[in-house]
Amino acid sequence: MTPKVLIIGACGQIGSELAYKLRAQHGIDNVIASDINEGNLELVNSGPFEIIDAKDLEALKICVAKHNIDTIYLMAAMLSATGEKFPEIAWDLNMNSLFNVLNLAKDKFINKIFWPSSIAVFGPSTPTVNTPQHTIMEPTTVYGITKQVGERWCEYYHEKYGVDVRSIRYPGVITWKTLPGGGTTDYAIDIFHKAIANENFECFLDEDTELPMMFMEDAVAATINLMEANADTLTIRSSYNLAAVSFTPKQVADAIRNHFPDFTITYKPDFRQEIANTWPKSIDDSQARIDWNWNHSYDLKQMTSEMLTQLGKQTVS
Ligand code: AKB
Repeated sequence: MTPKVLIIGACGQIGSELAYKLRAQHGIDNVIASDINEGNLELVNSGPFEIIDAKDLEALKICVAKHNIDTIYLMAAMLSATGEKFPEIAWDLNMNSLFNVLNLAKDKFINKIFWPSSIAVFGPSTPTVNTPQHTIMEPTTVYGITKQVGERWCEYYHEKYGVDVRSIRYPGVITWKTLPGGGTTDYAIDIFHKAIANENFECFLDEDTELPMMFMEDAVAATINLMEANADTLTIRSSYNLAAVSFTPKQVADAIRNHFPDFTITYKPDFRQEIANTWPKSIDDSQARIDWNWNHSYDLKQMTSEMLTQLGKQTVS
């Protein structure tokens, strides 16, 4: 049966790509995009769009009833770097939007949820290499705390109320289609924009800061695959570790130099370095690979080539 989908936070980085992909798959009218404002006009004009504050339960109920929604992708969140500047707003948005959606499912208004977690659930006491699915999690950022608590609530609602909630711990997600929004991994997008503009890139992380990353195509495919997986095969109802590649700023700069030999990078670490220092370098995602056949496609070389090609086309047009 074709699902009737609501994407909350659809103007954001992953939300907008999910909206286009799900619309191609299920039909434009079966995927309602929503956000707190019309932040992405291309998306707003591409199909049904509602303005909704994810913290407003009544507004969500009205929208769910109006469009006969059965599945929600809750993509609205304040990310790690911005969350450190606005801790209370981050807590309020990240937690209350999740409670609203979990309660809609508990009360049978909808029957399936996707909620994104992040590698930010891990902290300085977590093993940093090949970080296991189940390990020490003592996050030190507001964002990481909201994601860790959110994971506990997802599992709780699944266990106690049978809510079908599914989740991924996203690494840094790289895309050429939208500009980044307040994350610690954002340097790995900005760097390509500077390369295309023929400018030096001043990196806010040190050259050897290794972090787990993934190309947007892989992130969207993983999200949809997890949502389509048979519920019986899923053994994790908190959030799945997910990985593709890991790299440092220096390694991305070297990959860019294969296309633009004159590209330059300088390093000026700021408060985001402290955040990055607490996150894993690489992730063990074997449970996702076993449970729902997860497999990534893009490595650093392919990602670099695709980013430079697509951003280059945007500059020309
Ligand atoms: C961030 O950097 O905050 C996000 C994330 C890893 O969840 N991209």
